Amino acid sequence: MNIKSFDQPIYVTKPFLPKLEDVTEKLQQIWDAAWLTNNGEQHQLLENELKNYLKVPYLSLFNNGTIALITACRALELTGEVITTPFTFAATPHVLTWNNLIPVFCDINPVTMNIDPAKIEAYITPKTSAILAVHVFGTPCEVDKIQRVADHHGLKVIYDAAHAFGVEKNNTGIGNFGDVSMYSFHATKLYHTAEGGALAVNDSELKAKIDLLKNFGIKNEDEVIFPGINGKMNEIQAALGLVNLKYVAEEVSNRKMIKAIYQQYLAELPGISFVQEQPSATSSYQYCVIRINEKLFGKSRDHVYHALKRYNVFARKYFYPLCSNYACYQHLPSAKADLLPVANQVAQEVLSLPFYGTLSEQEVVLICKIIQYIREN
Ligand code: T4K
Repeated sequence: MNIKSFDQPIYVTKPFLPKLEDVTEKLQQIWDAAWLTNNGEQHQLLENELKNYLKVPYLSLFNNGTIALITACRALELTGEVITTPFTFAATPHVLTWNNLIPVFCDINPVTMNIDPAKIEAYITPKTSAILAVHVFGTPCEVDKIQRVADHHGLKVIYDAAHAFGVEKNNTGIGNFGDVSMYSFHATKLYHTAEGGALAVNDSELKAKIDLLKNFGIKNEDEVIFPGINGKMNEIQAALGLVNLKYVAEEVSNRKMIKAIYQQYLAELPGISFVQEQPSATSSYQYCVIRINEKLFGKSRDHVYHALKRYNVFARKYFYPLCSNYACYQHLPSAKADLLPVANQVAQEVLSLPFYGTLSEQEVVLICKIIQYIREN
């Protein structure tokens, strides 16, 4: 049997695009106000709307998630070493390096693929100042266990919640846990502002400090009190964010249907598993990730990844390579593969399938059939 390939490339994601007229209407308001950035009206509106949507006490918008996370490390005045996960996007360890902090890689839980709290303590030294954990693919970390370790050793906790927009754990917005949480609103995210991000915090003083740090540390026209950075979200980003927020529920419900089709066709195949949802948490529907067990499936993840390309399907190996295997981090003592057996295994198995609201049912079914065909041939 021959299987049809796609005429056009199918990428891992396609940015959500609202109706153009909704955006131009907002742009008109910006033009009328002649105010393009620096805490303008759209910025203020979006910060407030998102704070409510994400159910967090304080929120500060940023021009992207990476600068937000760099600023979070600064705001918490971290020093020395920070324990983190190797199974994440490059930005996570890089923000530590940009703060002259040393990332210390700790292995992950084989099911959630998040940092394993039971393994953190062994890495704590007098130089450790914080834990930087990631809610990978939107699955919440074991926040209670992480907080217990942190409290016991006087460490700060930062969550990289780049994938966890709208996730709630026990009916609490995921951004309420730890000292600071970072959200990314990059174009490839379920909810986006083209580029953008935010920090969620629990106390007003920290929010005020973050707001100063993202605006060069300028307190007023006469005083600059911190060596800050330019992390400000502009009015055009904020306007797009206000429009996109209206469509989040629709995008989530489209993605739910798409995920259900993937599961219907693929879950029964030997050697394929989906990331398990947690009963106490909602899903972000940010990614649709499968794991391929080569022995059971009969083909490796890399084989499937390359074979899919021949059909014009561009899945992604998020997150391979592990950050601990990057040229810039592999010299670190914590980066040795034998200390990170689970992460090294998981990084060989994961595959992010095309996942976005405008993917049609026929397209999803064809992707599934191609995967079945690859398995059998
Ligand atoms: N922490 C974590 C855990 C993260 O995952 C990320 C970002 C961050 C921190 C940092 O947050 P930001 O500073 O980005 O706000 C993409 C995204 O650029 C990145 O935001 C995201 N994580 C990461 C997981 O994915 P790449 O290098 O894979 O992007 P790229 O350009 O290969 O795009 C992926 C696919 O999306 C392309 O094959 C085609 C499609 N695409 C992409 C763009 C930008 C489009 O169709 N249209 C577009 O405009 O990093």
